[in-house]
Amino acid sequence: MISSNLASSFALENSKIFGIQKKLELNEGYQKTYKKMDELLPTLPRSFWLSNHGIRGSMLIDDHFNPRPTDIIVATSPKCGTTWLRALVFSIINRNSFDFNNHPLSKANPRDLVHFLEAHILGDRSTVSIDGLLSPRLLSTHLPYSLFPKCMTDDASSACRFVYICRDPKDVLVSKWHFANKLRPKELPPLPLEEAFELFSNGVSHYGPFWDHVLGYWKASVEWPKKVLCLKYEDVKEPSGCVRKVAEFLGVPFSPEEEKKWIVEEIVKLCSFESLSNQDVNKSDTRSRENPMSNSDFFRKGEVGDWVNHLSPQMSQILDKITEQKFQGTGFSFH
Ligand code: PAP
Repeated sequence: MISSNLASSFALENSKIFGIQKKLELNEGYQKTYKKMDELLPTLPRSFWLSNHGIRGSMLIDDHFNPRPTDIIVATSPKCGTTWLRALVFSIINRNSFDFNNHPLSKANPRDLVHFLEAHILGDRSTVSIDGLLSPRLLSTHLPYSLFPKCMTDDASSACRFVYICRDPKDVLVSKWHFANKLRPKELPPLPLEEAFELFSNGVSHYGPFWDHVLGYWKASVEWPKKVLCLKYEDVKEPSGCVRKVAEFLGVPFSPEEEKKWIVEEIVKLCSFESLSNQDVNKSDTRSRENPMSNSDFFRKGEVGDWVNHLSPQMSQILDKITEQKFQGTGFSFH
């Protein structure tokens, strides 16, 4: 499945997001990858709904990204808590570098502090800036686990670790639908919820099917618990447990001294919806032709269970049924 098949309004969202590319000279290695992309794109296996940009980003990672054992990759299916998790992991691993009263998260959106791996390599048409980052590198991705090169995924001792977050698909759909309508060109009518539901429940969503995305990371986390950590957005209600779990997974657990100084609670407060959404940098509406998303677009309600205000009982039953069937026997559930 590639985006040319994605005759939906979700495709518009993506073309808006990734529409801008710098025109740069390509070296020989990159020219080869681009040629390979042009040949491969029409023949790719139909397992995930990726845009051309997603596929190109994934191929560039395959050919040019040099993973390091210390790399930390925040992985999400869109609208599952990317902003929250980026902020949490950034503040956990940098907790000794910044004062909580004068923190980078009060001046920059989490997406400006954590490089979006595939978009960055594609936008730069080079890994130079990613290669130049100091270790441990904190990167972010929407790509499914199975689309990373085997050297990054197959073995617990191999390069990099993934911290994944997923969310009840009913809330994901509602969040995606609001986001798609925000970014939709004014000349088009709003995307009806029924249409968004139909597409999503049939697996047609960015980086979807949603359920397969979750399963890829979940199964890897069961097989290689030291390599992949799976979290749920619903943990937003119990964030301190989540913060401790991430720190332990990353090999930087909180010391008794840090616990006494309430560092976990500082991080929870700093990364909360209330705190981040009220920072000036995240309040302004800065959408433009060149930058089609503003920071404020990533903050709506930040609640668990907002789907009850939007989905019909029938829609919610259908999504629950799909979820039950997809996750049966896997040990995973959203409850
Ligand atoms: P992305 O995958 O496109 O980058 P992502 O950050 O996952 O987006 O999704 C935004 C959702 O996370 C929004 O959910 P909602 O539409 O249901 O409200 C947004 O409100 C929520 N969100 C953003 N920041 C936080 C936060 N700090 N804590 C909890 N939820 C948050």
